[in-house]
Amino acid sequence: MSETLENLSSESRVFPPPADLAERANVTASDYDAATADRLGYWAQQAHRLTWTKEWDQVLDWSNPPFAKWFVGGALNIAYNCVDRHVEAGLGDKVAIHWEGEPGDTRTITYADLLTSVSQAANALTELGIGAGDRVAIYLPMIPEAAVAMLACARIGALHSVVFGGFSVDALATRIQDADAKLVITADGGYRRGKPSALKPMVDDAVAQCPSIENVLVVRRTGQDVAWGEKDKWWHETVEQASEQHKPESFDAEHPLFILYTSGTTGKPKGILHTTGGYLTQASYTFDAVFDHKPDTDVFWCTADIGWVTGHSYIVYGPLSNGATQVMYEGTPDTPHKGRFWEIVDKYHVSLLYTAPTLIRTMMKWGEDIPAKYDLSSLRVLGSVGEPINPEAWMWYRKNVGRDRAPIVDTWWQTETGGMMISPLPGVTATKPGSAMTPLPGISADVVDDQAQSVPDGGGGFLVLREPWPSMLRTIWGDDQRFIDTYWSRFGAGAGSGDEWIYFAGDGAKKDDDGALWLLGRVDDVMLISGHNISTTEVESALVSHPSVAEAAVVGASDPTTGQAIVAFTIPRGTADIEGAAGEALIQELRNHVAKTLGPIAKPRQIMLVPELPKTRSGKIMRRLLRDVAENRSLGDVTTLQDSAVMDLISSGMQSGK
Ligand code: 6R9
Repeated sequence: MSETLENLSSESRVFPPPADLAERANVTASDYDAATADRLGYWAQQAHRLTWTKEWDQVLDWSNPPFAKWFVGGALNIAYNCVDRHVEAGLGDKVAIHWEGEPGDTRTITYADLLTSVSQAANALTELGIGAGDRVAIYLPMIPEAAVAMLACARIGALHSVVFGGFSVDALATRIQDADAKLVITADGGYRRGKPSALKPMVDDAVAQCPSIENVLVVRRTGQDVAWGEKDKWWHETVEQASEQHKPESFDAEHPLFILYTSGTTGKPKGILHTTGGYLTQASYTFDAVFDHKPDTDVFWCTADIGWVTGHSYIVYGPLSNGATQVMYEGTPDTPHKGRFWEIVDKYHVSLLYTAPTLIRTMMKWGEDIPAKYDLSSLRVLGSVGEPINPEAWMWYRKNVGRDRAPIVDTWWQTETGGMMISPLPGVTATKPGSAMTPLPGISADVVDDQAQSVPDGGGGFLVLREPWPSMLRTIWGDDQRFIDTYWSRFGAGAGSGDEWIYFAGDGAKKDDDGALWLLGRVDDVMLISGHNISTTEVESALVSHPSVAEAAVVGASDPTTGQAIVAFTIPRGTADIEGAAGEALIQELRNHVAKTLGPIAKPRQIMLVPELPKTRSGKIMRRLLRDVAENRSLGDVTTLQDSAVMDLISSGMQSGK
């Protein structure tokens, strides 16, 4: 990219933090000052929220960049920090997980129950020959055993590699092979959209291609028939029969904790490696700070799947290390009805909710009368993660879910960053709809131009991180060179200029006139229109601000005159008339609406009205596939699509206009 991003949209609405929340906030404005004055001292203070068996000698060793070591010489056990210490503190009867199965079955798991299960699982894994440093693949639905399995691995120093339960046999097999895993933990199946959906047959096919696998541990969830082989063991016949006593051993702060694969747009998936002390410090601190978690009264719910980094950091490690009570839900938001999420909030008095923009836009499409039917007065902080949240979706979330009261925290981070990096603090920050606002205390994010120069307020460019942070990835599993090439070679020392090592996040961003940060999507998706760099996010937000549009995805398609031209895929709201001439008229109106909102340069060449958009399991729009459609190419890799039928729907149900 030769130029930086054009700064098109502007937003003037501002929402100050609620006074009562600000008065009692866990983290206040002085934390920013403290972290600026002494960044490493600030992180050391946060690390003291954990129980260490041995204190560190050095907070950060950055003598061999970009390979960081945090809390050097320190030792701790992650599972002890997430479970045992709460029981020892007298909180054994506190609910850790209110689990809600999709068919409506429920389980209530206290911290004492969790300690029993994790200890049994740790003993069972040890008996199956798993030791510190071994890799364990976890391929489970959203059932409590997923959290138990992760904690049991952490307890014995084995690395978990959670593979999302919706991924294909191939995706599972390549991840098992890359990590050389010895054990897979899976289930007969899980419930999705009202039906049992099998998992075990996929594991059987994958294991046939993976000689490293010695055992397969199977949880019985749906009771469906499963083929049974020599390596297979039932969870209830091994784990649930194992001893309930297990003494946690401590591990070095830099002992590896987990691998989580990110797909990326090209090449084989990258196994992102996280380690123990720094990761838990940041997961724990950000949960407390960004949700303003009050352990005695709050009920937290993160709607992510455990196979996504959000599930790792904000279902397992963040909430449990803080002794939180949380909800875990197995299924989809519209089973058996479109009010299921709000029914769950109402039932468990959820006070802190963490979800994704894709879900908010889906709820917008379904209509505000659905959340209106439920008592959502327990909600006091609303989180968003995964994609830029369009200002219209933000306002809808605030009004219909937060009832114009609960602050929204839009949290930017990545699998690679391990924990939240840029976010408002609910008791401190006056928020703007659609902005992630400012780096958290102790984090140094910036927006730079091609030459790694910080852009002034009002400018756009590349999002970078200038200083190492505790939960940063340590490498790509088995590929240090790819780690350097992917994240550290675009700017700074890794690119051969200066001494500063600069992490390139791969996202475009801008600073508004007040210095607040706006995330603009992946730079691979940025469009180059007649020499101007335009972000997909801004054009999508302009489309979503039209009352007839529920969702939009925008791509740049090659164009003989302008280099690239904007092509938009738009889902109309249920109420919009899109048949024949009315559809044509709407398309013209939308093109003009974008031109009016952002300027003539951003006017789409073409708008297609479509019934669905292709998304990953974590709700990110796969623009790469839409680019294939826009440029009449055959589709690339679709293995990480949430619903593979969607691309057929788009091609057949497409109404296009120029
Ligand atoms: C946590 C997670 C990371 C990418 C990231 C960015 C996008 C995440 C965002 C956001 C704008 C936010 N992203 N949160 N963009 N605003 N609040 O999503 O991790 O799956 O690795 O994705 O997601 O593009 O680079 P991961």
